[in-house]
Amino acid sequence: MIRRYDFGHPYDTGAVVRQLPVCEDRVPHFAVAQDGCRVSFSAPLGENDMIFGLGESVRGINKRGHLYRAWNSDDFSHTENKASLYASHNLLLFSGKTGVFGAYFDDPGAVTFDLGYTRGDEAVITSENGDLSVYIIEGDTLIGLVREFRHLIGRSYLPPKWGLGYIQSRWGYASESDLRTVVKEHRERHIPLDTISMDIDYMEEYKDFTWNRETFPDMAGMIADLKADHIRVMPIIDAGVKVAPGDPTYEEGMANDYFCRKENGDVFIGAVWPGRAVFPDFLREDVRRWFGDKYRPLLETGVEAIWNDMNEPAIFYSEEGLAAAYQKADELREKNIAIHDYFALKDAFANMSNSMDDYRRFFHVIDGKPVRHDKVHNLFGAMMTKAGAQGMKAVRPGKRPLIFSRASFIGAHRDGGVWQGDNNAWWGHLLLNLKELAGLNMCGFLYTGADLGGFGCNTTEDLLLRWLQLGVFTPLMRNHAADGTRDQEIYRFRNWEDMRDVLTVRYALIPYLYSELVKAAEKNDMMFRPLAFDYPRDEDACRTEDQLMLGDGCMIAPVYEQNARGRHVYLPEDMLLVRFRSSTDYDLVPMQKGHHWLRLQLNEFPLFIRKGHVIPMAGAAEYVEAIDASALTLLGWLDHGTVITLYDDDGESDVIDFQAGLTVIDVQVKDGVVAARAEGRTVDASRVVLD
Ligand code: MIG
Repeated sequence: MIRRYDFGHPYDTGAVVRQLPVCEDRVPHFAVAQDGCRVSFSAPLGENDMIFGLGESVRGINKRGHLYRAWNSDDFSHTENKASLYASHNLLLFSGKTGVFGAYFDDPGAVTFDLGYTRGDEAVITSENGDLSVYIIEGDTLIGLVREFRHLIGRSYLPPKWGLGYIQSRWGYASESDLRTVVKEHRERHIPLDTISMDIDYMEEYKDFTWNRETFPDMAGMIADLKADHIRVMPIIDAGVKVAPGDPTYEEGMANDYFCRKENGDVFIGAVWPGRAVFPDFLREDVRRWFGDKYRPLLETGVEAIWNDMNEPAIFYSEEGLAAAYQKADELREKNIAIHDYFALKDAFANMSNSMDDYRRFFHVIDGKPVRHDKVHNLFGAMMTKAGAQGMKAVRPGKRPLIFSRASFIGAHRDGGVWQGDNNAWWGHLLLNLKELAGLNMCGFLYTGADLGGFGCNTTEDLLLRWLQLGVFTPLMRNHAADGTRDQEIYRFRNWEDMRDVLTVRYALIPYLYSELVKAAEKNDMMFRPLAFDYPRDEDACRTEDQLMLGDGCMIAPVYEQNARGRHVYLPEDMLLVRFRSSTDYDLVPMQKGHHWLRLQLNEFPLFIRKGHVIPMAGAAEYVEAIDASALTLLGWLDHGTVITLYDDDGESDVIDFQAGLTVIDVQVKDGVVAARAEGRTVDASRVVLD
């Protein structure tokens, strides 16, 4: 059951799709305190209570013990001291002795979550503006709370099936020949690949919806050629529009008053990659429709996938911010500066990016009235994604668009996916990738993944290999790296064959992964769950921070440490270890419930299948459309028969006919022999282990 409580004048954020009546009684579970316009909600925490949620955020799966802040931030250093990343997913799930409950804070402004940080025995959630709806979710189990919540916020976005293919990306691919070379190097070595991205370098002077006609003389021809090779091209679109007289996007936006303005009526200008830029007021429906339509020419050249970036929005500096910094410098130039002046001088320049001063400088128009940006900051990226998704659907009606974004708010989970932003080539970020999967799934973001190998810093061949071994399971599987870092395509490395072998497992598992993804969306479920959700009475499972349940039948446990040749793993029940080297080379090891040290050579990675379950694998393929799901090999450990259902469809229709897409695979055990059958498919049960 969900109850809604309103404070101040809540904005319609679009997060919630089912309108609930506003309750007038006291908010359960929390003590509410008002301080000026701020509203705080505090709840006592028992010694062993756990808190889950917050979607894309730093630190643990269990969020207790730190301070988090809902404030979409372009911060390329995801360290433990940070309170914010690119997204605001204000869902908390409390689990303690007396049961579980959830709370969703539907507030587009800044919200802090002090979860046993200031005081170890108290959680305090503070809305800085005090204009919000709070939804209290009651239920018996954590997964039950998630399902209730997801019902409230509506069905998750689903990508086309080929969106589960491997994506190669890099900030720095600057020409047609760069793209063709990368594709060729993959195809020649039979490294599977479905999509290649174009980062900002394809644009003409970083102007949205343009491309450089010298380096990409025949965009449509190039895309058609690559498509013939079963490769899709995925350009980036940035939120900031270059101030460029003569450029249609700029001119149309100016003529129609689509860009955010300052209090004095001037259009707000901030600097991003294109230099001086203006920011579409994505919170307006008409602006979204216009911006979405701007995608059309790119889509008409054959583009089928888009990623939206810089939509927190990131602002490197504004003219006002720059002027203030110069002024500080001028003031200090005249005097013999003291040491604290030096720091003030340095900070005046260093703190210019993404500054609160800038976020207070411009306005949106909501219901005809100006609303200062900082009050609704966290909606900006979500509304840009909505614009893009609408634009893509208009060009290919009835088809699912492939779109993902950096910034997001709950609600955007219906329009597109998210990637986890600018991580680094750090082992710790491999583990963070796993932890964020759990939170993101709770909040409905199912099509997600991190930059494999790490975005910033130079990766290493062992880190990329281990990271691919996690990426095998994430719906969005993309290798991406920052400009200036070491080349990070698989074929650049000495151990590229091991990496390719990892990808063979991905492609063999796509029928299973796609099925689990669609099921999770259809049933408001999570594809990845903390172990605490499945084994709430098992203390060791509840405290596990480096393994996740996958789908109905599996558990993942990646190696995330340098030079490790194995890892500790906790099995909350008997499971079959599949130790993969490739899709055809793996060991099957039945393992008992309990703690284990698992040996894993650099080229080996585990998938655990719960006893009593089976999962299907297809044969090899170098792109998604080549996967033959009519012949499946089953893996599992059984002592009696079981039935599994596999979802499949044409991979692109917008309407999911869930029942029609299900295939029943009937696995029977008789006299020590396993036999399996499924209508319309050949199923090989010879790899199913019997007790
Ligand atoms: O300020 O477009 O997160 O994926 O490569 C950096 C260049 C801007 C940030 C994105 C990253 C992308 C990069 N962008």
